[in-house]
Amino acid sequence: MKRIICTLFTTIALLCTDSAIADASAAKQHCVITVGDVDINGYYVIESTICYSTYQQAQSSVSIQSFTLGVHYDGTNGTGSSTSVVGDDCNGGGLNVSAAWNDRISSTRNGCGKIVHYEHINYGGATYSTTGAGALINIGGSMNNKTSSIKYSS
Ligand SMILES: [Ca+2]
Repeated sequence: MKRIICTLFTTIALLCTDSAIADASAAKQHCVITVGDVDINGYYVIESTICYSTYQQAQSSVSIQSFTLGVHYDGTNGTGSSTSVVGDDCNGGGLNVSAAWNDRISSTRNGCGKIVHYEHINYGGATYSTTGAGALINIGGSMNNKTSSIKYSS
């Protein structure tokens, strides 16, 4: 009898563990990167990166004084996990994306008038530009899931 109960508990524990892992991997993550000045090499100084479980929480964390340069999404049409880059202005600065976001961006909502997505870090390789402040644009062609660095300008 003891053996049966133990086997039962083991099975339940495995089921719980499996579903917990599945939930964690399915969970969307929404991060806000706050950037400051542009350094002499053309990279924003990253002041903080804070992540939330919902897009709404991420957006409501952005102070009214700051400006969203762009929101980048894992999925097309603004779906899936997101990274919002928040700063002061669209002055041509940029950043290398985090390891977690490398080769992952499939759509972008522009805050800045022009956002250039680069295939490689340090603004290298092929590019794909999204233009028009407020526009939500799928990253087209061969640049889908390829972005490794990004520049923001007006
Ligand atoms: Ca993607």
